[in-house]
Amino acid sequence: MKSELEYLELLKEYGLLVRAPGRINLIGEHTDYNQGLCMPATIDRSIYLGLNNSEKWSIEAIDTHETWEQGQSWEPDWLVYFKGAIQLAKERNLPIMPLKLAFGGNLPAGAGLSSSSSICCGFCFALNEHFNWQMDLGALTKFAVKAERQSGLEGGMMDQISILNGKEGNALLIDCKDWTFTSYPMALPDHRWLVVDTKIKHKLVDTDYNARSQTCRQILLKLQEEGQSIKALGEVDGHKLDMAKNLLNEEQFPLLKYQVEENERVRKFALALVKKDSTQLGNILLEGHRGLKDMYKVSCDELDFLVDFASKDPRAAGARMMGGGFGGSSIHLVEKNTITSYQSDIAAAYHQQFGIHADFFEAEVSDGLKRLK
Ligand code: GAF
Repeated sequence: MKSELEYLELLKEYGLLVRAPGRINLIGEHTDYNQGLCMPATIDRSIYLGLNNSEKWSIEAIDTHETWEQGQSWEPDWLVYFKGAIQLAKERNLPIMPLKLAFGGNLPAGAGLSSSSSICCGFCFALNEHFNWQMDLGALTKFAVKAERQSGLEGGMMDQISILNGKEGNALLIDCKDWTFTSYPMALPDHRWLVVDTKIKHKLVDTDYNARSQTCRQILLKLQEEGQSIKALGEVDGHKLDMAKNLLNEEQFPLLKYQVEENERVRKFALALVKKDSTQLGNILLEGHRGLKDMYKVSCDELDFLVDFASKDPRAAGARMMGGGFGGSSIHLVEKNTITSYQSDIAAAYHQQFGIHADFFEAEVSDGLKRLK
């Protein structure tokens, strides 16, 4: 894995350079597209992106040695994140000219750490700087969300808000109803946040991610037709949930119940974080995972195995799957003095079960997107 310094060296020919971090999410999963609550934090694992003026568009992925040039018929997977932003800029008549771009980074793709949003946000931010669009961070967040939706993922805004506004050492409690957020220091005296990557890669647009967000839209329509005065599922509370029970089918009701419970978990989690109550934090992580696995059905065997290991191991306060699901990473809250032995034991158990070497790193919570040059 290359360091930031190595990427800066590789990208030294570029006049404008940005660092777009990845994110972890402590709690509040699949809630953003329903205008609910979530609690992500930006990490030091990042995408680095450089650009110079050019006669025609070209983009190089420095880690995979793939280059796309304007007019070329072969299109790499990642091109969609650039094309979305270029198209949107043109639709809005924003100044934009061909560029020579290169990007790469130590943020793994398809690992539930928002690598696609990091590329897309990094590019939108760089365009705003280079062409002096004068968008503030709020407008830029909206632009990046819209640009990334062109990839076909009917995602929310958690990743973009987090990447553009992250703060070292803090998680952001985001209210996705109005895109406002509050910082919560997340360091705990005796615990560390450990990310375990299952190495089961997901490209969310090819999973059931969109199916979940579509079902949520159907639930909303049904509740509105039946007279509930709500604009989004994030507004549903326990009382409204009881009223909804007879209106929804057996696929829909568990999804709504999960949404209501997950929003409540985010509120409790924020309080437990202030109290630095690792036992309660761990229990909330485990509850959240059960919801994602049994009600929302976005987990997989590998993630369940890792979380099950954590739930039985006294060195871990708790764990849960993280991000869109169907593979990717889990987050574990582990006693700092035992983290090395925990990591080697869970690695061995995981390898024995699935024949896969998981990846591990301690989350270093860093600032959000920055221009480096
Ligand atoms: C992905 C999406 F891009 C986010 O908007 C969010 O829905 C997340 O999955 C699940 O919480 O990262």
